[in-house]
Amino acid sequence: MVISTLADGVARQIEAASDAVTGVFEPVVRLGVTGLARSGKTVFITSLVANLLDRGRMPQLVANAEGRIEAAFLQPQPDDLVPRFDFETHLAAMTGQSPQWPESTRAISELRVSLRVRPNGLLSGFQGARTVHLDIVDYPGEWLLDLGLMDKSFAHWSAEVLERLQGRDEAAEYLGLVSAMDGGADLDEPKAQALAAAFTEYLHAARGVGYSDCTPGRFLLPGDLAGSPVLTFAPMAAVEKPGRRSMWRTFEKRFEAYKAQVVKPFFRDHFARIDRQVVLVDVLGAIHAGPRAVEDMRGGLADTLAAFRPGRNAFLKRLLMGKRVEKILFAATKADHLHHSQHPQLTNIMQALTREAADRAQFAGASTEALSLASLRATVEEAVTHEGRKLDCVRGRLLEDGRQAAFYPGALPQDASALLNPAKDGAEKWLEQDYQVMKFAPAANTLRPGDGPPHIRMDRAAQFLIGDML
Ligand SMILES: Nc1nc2c(ncn2[C@@H]2O[C@H](COP(=O)(O)OP(=O)(O)O)[C@@H](O)[C@H]2O)c(=O)[nH]1
Ligand SMILES: [Mg+2]
Repeated sequence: MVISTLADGVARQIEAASDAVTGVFEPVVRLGVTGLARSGKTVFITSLVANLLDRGRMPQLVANAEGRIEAAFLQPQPDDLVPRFDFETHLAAMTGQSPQWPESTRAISELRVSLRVRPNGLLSGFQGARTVHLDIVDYPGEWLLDLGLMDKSFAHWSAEVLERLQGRDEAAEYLGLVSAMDGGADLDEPKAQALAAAFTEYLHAARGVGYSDCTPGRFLLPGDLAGSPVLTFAPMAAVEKPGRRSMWRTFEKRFEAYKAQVVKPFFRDHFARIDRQVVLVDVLGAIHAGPRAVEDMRGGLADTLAAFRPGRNAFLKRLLMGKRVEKILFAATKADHLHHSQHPQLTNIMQALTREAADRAQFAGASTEALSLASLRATVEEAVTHEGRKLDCVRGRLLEDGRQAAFYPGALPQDASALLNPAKDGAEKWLEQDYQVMKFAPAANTLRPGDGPPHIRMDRAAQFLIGDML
């Protein structure tokens, strides 16, 4: 069944599949999984799917606890033009006797898991099992940041970016280069490429030191657009009456092409169809990197989440036409770096980080939750006595040299503002405490039949995201 309306040149569909044999209505839930690079999307999706297929470790998924899930299976996804999420390869990498973290991916991908579920309660005696399709869409959080470009002209965007770059060491070279260029002169393609390359280099450096305002997103993750004209522009100060063939005009045209042919299709074809969303954040990694990284993460998260309050963006408002994401889960990933006694503190920080955005999303009709989870648990807990004090540690195999080590990351404060306020106030380092993060390799494990990979709270995450559909 497809109901579509045409407006603004965009087909909107209420998505549902129907069983080929019986024609029975089968609901489809599109679950978006996003987060900045290295936040843990690939590992999350791989573990979620594996744990839905083999549900021995999913007690908090209510339909599973009630024994109502008869079967779960992978199916061809409905979108022919989107790469399939390479579940089997990632799972093979993460499990077995010498497991590794999966290779990082840099673009959108998709996978369909279908669940056959018996109804609960009163209807259970009358109805047979139904099928619910879960379409999981993995996309880079960096792409959401581009939303901010849609309502801006090239002149406006350039002015904003150039101002922001003043005083950033990482930008010195680009600023030097661009100020020596005459935007009013005819376009010289090698010069344009040199500028775009220098700007891209700046973006990488800025991201490297923790700035999260790094757009255009595809400059960082170009995929097959690398080197194409839509990515060969850069911010440039306005010039008086630029000629048609001037560098400035050409950049302006390319900026508009980037909006129309790169950003808009992503929001229209992918983002606008999402029903439920997971936003993954490597909170511990940022805390380890220090107050500046935490503050940048907060800002970046707020920018990312602007996409979930469409009221503020005219472009998105037109595109969504009132459709909205129903549920948003904010998850602090890699919680297996902490003993469970510290998980509430981590969740508090995640909650505080997203509070502003979450409140507004709630206002727009979505329900939200913050959670700490580990998609793939790489550690075990251990109490170690150190200088007469008992420390709640985690033990695992270190990624760098394969050694087993017990490790204490530092005590997170009960009150999240004890971290977030100094970060906001521009502190250089944490005063109370040092925070460490070790990189652990996935633990070797032989999965028992019926069990998915070991995790922390993936079942809670699944219950929040799709429990009501089962
Ligand atoms: N200990 C631990 N590390 C994780 C977990 N999830 C992700 N990681 C680490 O984070 C890295 C990035 O994860 P990945 O899923 O590739 O991130 P993506 O770029 O968002 O897809 C991995 O290579 C692991 O080192 C987890 O649950 N536990
Ligand atoms: Mg990935």
